[in-house]
Formats: sequence, structure tokens, C-alpha cells
Amino acid sequence: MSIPELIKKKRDGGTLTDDEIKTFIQSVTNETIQGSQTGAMLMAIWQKGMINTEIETLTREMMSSGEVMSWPNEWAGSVVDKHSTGGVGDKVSLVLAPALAACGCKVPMISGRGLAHTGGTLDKLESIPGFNIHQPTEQILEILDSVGCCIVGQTEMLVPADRVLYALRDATSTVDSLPLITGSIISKKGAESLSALVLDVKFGRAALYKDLQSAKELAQLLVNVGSALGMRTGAVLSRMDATIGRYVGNSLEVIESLETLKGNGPDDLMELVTTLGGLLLLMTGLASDQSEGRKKILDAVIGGAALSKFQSMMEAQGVTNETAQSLCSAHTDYFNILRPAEHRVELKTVAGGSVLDVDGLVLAEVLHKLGAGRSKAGEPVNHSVGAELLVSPGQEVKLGTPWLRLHFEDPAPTADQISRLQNALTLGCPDDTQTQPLVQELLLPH
Ligand code: IUR
Repeated sequence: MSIPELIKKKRDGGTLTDDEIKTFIQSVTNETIQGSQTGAMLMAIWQKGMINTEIETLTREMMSSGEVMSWPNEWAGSVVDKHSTGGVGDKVSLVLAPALAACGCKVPMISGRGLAHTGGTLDKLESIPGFNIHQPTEQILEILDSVGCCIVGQTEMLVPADRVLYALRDATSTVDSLPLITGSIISKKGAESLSALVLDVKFGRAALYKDLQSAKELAQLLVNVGSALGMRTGAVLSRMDATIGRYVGNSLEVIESLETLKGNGPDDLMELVTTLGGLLLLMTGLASDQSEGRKKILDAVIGGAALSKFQSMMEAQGVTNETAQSLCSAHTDYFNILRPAEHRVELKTVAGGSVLDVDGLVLAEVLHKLGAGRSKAGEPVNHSVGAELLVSPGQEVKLGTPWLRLHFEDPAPTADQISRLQNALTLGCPDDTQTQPLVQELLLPH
């Protein structure tokens, strides 16, 4: 079938055969298809959807469009990774990767950059002087052998079809399609040849999906397709309304991650780290149940083994020994190493009451405008811009209590942005405090 015939078949609601999907993905990879044709096919998929077997084939073909990593036989069963659908203040990977390595896993974590209001693990790590996220495959192997974990960017050779499709999805308003999201996420994890994968699928006002039901639909599809590709795949459905932890912004999130690795982590971050890590240890057989898995991860963090892995990972990825050691020491002055923002301002409460809510989306949107995030792929970010939340839900505050410390440079926040931030804080009566579970549900592998 020709490409126009394939587009017509999907446009009219047909089911593409394995060979037809293969033809489409190969022509994307070889660049023999026109951009307009790819755009039309993406829109046809967005509108008509795909059945499960089509999604599996799409994902498999995308995965095979480039290099598929291979690992030494001794690592069989222990190569793991996690993926998050994106959040505000989401620094889980920075703590989880070294904690898993400390528990005996091999973690070739291939992460992404931030876009719009969501942050990216690679941007966070690049606020550490010298940290190099570009590592060729041979180097990744060496770091996994000596340290057990690395956090790197996608190499040119890994899933080239996704690079093309992702850029065109952005340009054709076809990002929010379940088959296309699944193909994109799982093909990259499949190319890492993982034994086990855990997905943190978020729902809430600061998440890709606002409601639990849609997030669950995506989570189930990701689990099914990941399993079909031979990875033990589980998912966690977690709430994304406020921020994870108290610090948002690249450098600030590195600080909060290091503090967590030193045993001073906030409860919500620790809950996500132990839940996701516990599930992975269960799936690899390194724990006999979820609670043993959680405990092993907790011990690795509290006992300092994860911190020591993080230090070795920094050194293996280009940070000098002196800097890495200093960042990991007990009473470090982080801003001696991480560049501080030129200005700080504290916002004060305009009434008294009990802290009911902080809108993480508003916080992230304002920080994005102040330079902490990017609007288009390839734009630089300002690592120093961010915010520290100075209050926690349920806390009683008086009028004039500092509740947010903003770190900014140029541009400075406008009066309108300050007012948006002030409105992001909801105060009320203590009786109105509602605590909903952060982790709503787990989807275990079949
Ligand atoms: N992250 C990905 O890797 N792919 C996607 O399609 C989305 C997020 I949305």
C-alpha cells in the first residue's frame, strides 16, 4: 500500500496491519515520507485511535527504528527504570535511581528535559557544575558496571522515529493521543532492554490528565504494552495537585534531592520513592513483596547507601570529586557550588488561617515565565530560578507569615504574577483540611 492509501485507511477508521505500520514507521525513520503525510497520519491516529494490537506493533516498530541496548548476561533480571508522566517539583528520579542501585539494580535511566510547566530531570542535573548528561552507550555500560546507575539523555541512535514523530505531534496538536503517547514512552523504555519498568502516571490539575479515570486508562495501556514487549511493567497512579516536596526549580530541586538522600526528605517525596522503588524490587524478585521492597529502598536512603551511589554517579558523569564530595557532605553550603539566583523575595499571607491548598500549577506556570522552564524544545532554562514553599498543608498561619520564597533574576515577577501566586494559596478553617492519598492506586504486572 502507498502512504496516501495507508493514511486513507486510518482516516476512514480501518485497522492497520503489522506490515502497514512497519511501512509507516520505516518511512519515517528513512525520511522517505513527507512531513505533511506524517502529520496527516498522526491526525488520523489521533481521531480514530488504534486497537491494542496496533499500538503494540507501533511501539515495537518504533523501538526497532534504532539501537536496542544489550546488557551482560549477569545483569539479567536486574535492569530497571522508571518513567513519570510529568509533575511539579518531581525530583523522584534523583533519589530513586541511586536508591535502586544501592539495592543491587542496574539503572540506565534515560530522562527528558522540561517542557511548558513540567520540569525535566536532565535540566535539574545540569545545574550541578560539570554534570554531563551526554554519555555514549559504551560509557553507560561502564558506569552501570562500576556504580549501578546513571541518568542520561537519549542518544541520537535510540528510537529515531520518536524524535521525528514527537516534533510533528507538537506541531500538529496530536500530542494527547493514547496510542501515540504509549508508542513514544514504551518504545524508548523497550530500547533500554529493561527487565522491569515502573510508571508514575499522574492525575490532577498540574498533570497531563486531570482526572483519575483518564490517567488510569493511560496507565493500563502502558502496562499492557510494556508487558507485551517483554518488560515486567507496573504503574502507580499518583495525585499531582500541589508540588512534590517544598522546592520547585532546577537547582533548588537538586538541593532537596540531596537533603532527601541525607535522610531529611519530605514525606510526600519519600512516599513516592519508596512506593515506586518497592514495586520495582518486587518485580525484579529482589523483594518478596511490596512492603519488603519499600523497606529496602527506605533503608538505602536513610542509611546513606543511596547518597554514596549519587556521589559516585556524579563523579562518573563529569563532576569533580571535590564538588561531588562537598555536595554530599553533612553541612554543605549548597550555594557555594550551585549558582544562586540574584534576587529573593518572600511572599506573606494576606490573612490568617489554616493552609488548605497550594496550587502547584499556578506556581509552575509563574516560574516558567520567570525562566525556570522552556516553551520550545532546545531553549535554555535558568537553573537558579525557583521557589521554596515555607508552609505545609494543615499548618496554622497568622496574617503576614512568609509562605513562599521566590528566587528570581531577569525578568522580575510582575504585579500580576505576584497576585496569581498569592491566589494560589488557599487558607480556611482547620475543619476544612482534606487530606487525600498521594498514591491512589497501584497497577501490578499481569
Ligand atoms: N513523554 C514521552 O516520552 N512521550 C510522550 O509522548 C509524552 C511524554 I506526552
